[in-house]
Amino acid sequence: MREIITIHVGQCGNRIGQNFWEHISQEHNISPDGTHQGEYNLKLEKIDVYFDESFKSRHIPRAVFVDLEPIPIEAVQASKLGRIFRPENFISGKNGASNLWAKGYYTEGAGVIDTIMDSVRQEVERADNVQGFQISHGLAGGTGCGLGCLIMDKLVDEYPATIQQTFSVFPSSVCANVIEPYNAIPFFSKSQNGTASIQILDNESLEKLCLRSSKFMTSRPTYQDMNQLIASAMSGMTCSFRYPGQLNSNMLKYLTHLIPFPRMRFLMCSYAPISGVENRVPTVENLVKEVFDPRNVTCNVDTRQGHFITGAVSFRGIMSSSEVEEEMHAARNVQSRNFLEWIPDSLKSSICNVPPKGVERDATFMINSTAINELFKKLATQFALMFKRKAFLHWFTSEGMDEMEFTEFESNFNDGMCEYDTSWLLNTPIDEEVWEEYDENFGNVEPV
Ligand SMILES: Nc1nc2c(ncn2[C@@H]2O[C@H](COP(=O)(O)OP(=O)(O)O)[C@@H](O)[C@H]2O)c(=O)[nH]1
Ligand SMILES: [Mg+2]
Repeated sequence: MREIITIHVGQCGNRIGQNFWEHISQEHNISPDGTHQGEYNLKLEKIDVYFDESFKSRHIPRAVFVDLEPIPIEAVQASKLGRIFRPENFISGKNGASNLWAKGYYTEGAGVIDTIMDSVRQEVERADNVQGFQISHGLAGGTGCGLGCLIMDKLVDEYPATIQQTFSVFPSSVCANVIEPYNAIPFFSKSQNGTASIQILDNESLEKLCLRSSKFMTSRPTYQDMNQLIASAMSGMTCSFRYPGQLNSNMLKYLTHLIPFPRMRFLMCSYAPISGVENRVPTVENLVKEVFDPRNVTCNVDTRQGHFITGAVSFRGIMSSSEVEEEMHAARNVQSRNFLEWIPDSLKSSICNVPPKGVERDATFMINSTAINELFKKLATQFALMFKRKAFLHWFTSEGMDEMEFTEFESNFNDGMCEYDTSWLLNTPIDEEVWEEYDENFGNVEPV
């Protein structure tokens, strides 16, 4: 079995992790004490991917929760699923990161990284052949991003043959904390060496989605509402790894379709059903319409203004495959202008008959689109405005960071944006000059 280990970092990462595990445990009929309820069925066939079954037929999540302060970790331990996890896989520091990337990556992070890697190593040893790691965190946080980057570095060093995927919450354009752009920008450089895919989630659009959803019935969505939505989408994204007979049955297959170039590894997703889900089964037609609706995308961008590079829709529940094919074909035709001509099979779909939690059918669309640049540009502007004046920089240099480090982070981030520039992507047939330019800039990056 090719196992996946999840690592949840910082407050945001831990809460997302808690919701994800509650979601998939219920889906696989695993109760909070780790026992399986019900008959042996499809739900158990690939259970080993995410759960370890080596202890008295209890299913223990292959999950590690870390933070630099105790409160978020204690909250997961006290939650209804808290007892299912290995107690030694909860690791916390005492002092926090004070919202500073530098503390998470350098000073405070250095104090806990060995303990974290010991737990990870033990998880790897419990597994037969780990395929990869999934990390959830907030990019704006000192812990989620700073310590998250440090963990990612260590994983690349120790497990170069595995795949790293992150679920990364993007800083909103109205920053809760003024230095959020400084915390987020380093991630883009640090993740260049080994992170195969980065699933971007954006609180601003998640909030709007919750407002439109009849499920939450709220005028002020909370993090908990947003985390439920994230958990539904993560469940859709991971279902092909968790159930047998799926198209993208492991992380590598999933990524070989979605990531055409190593640095074009930023994915968005959209989820359906969002509206009008009470008391009725959503039709395939509606699911397809909704996932292609830019308002359902969990990033605050307009996908119609960009080009789809690749995409994969994961449908859940009982439905006819010919109907899915027809509707997908129709959707692609309607939006053909938004697809690149030179990747003919860029849109894939799969159906998992096991329904998701709470609804009879749903669909999750994983999207690699140039529209992501809208989000990157906003962050680049926020960062540059402060960095030009060296504002707030002393908080980072006093932790031992050099100003030059940020100059390098900024330039790497800007290079990444060029990657999603449509002009060279639309150039068909592509001429030698464009390739030469591409090689000069990005050719030295090893494929995943
Ligand atoms: N979706 C979501 N976002 C969160 C949650 N908690 C914090 N955030 C966001 O995550 C970012 C980092 O905050 P936090 O996780 O508290 O920082 P850290 O503990 O230092 O990593 C901020 O932009 C918050 O708005 C959560 O439970 N759900
Ligand atoms: Mg924190």
